[in-house]
Amino acid sequence: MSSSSMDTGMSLSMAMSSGPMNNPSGTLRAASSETMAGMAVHAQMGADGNNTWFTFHLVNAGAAQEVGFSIDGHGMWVIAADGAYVRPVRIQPQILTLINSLFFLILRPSSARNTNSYTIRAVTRTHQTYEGRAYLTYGNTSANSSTVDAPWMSVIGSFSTNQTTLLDPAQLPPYPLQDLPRATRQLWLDVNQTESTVWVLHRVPFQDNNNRVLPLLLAPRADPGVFSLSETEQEVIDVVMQIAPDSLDAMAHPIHLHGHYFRVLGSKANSMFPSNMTVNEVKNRMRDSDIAAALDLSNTSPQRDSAHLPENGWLAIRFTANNPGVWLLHCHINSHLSSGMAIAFMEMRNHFSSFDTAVTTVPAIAPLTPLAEA
Ligand SMILES: [Cu+2]
Repeated sequence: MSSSSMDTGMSLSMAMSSGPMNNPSGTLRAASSETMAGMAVHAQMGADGNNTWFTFHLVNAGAAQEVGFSIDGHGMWVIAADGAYVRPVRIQPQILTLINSLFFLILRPSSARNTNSYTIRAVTRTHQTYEGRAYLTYGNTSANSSTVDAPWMSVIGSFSTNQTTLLDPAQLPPYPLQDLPRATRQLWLDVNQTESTVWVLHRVPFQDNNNRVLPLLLAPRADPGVFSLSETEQEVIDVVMQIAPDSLDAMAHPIHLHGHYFRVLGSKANSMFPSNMTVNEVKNRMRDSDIAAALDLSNTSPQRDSAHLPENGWLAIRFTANNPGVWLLHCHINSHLSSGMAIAFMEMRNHFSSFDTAVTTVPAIAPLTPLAEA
């Protein structure tokens, strides 16, 4: 495994700060930042004494990999996901799903001396195996190997103790708990790979990924990939995304929505969501089904801006369409997005009609003069 392949295969950003635990109403801040891209970094904690808490902000910036993450000899208390507070949960080690960001706390072990160093491990869990390492020390010691023999995770991501707890992103309810609004409308999206290089979220490739059309904000248009929401009142939208049975590939996708936090109602791999039923109908009329069991329609359903559509399965989300503008819902794998795996929500248009007028006053931009041949 060369370091260059590791650089392209995995990129994990980490920011750290120390000090007393913040009040949950405070802001999450990071004091310094390092990127683990196959090379060792040295995280040096300056605080002395025991009972010192440190905050880490961990971002999986990888293209198509789930990442396992652990710090030898330390438990981790996850306190926020995608920038929103969650009910704190202690885990060790953790799996970081694609594109999610997590804040977590660690407590300096009471046995830690300034000569101790602890290995920070990151390992990919899907496709190819890449590994990154860094070292955590307390005080002024520099170290390039772990002096504490308490590994939680091996190079291939398997667990070396039976005290491990996997992080299940579906089990991170909002903190404080939040009422789930009732849905007023449901969209059904057939997620499909229609050609070897064409991925779609809804029948046809989204068109704003090229320069052939004006931006929707300036030039609203009717299009199968454009949905008008909350034209006259505030709507609460359920979106059910299903890997289509005729898709050339049934792989999983990381789905991201701009402009909102949404509630993750549920997801299930290798499963077909009934296309003629609403989420609430499935929950109420199919009580004993595994599909209903995978739905959380309570105040504990997670609040995120990204969620995992599992392979050959479905993902259901709910959001309140109360943010005027044009917002993309898309797969976060770049090659899928660029081939059209997106839709757009034109939301509360009555609040931005002035943009329509602006279109007529924006001067046409002359095409660039072709560069002269040298
Ligand atoms: Cu995708």
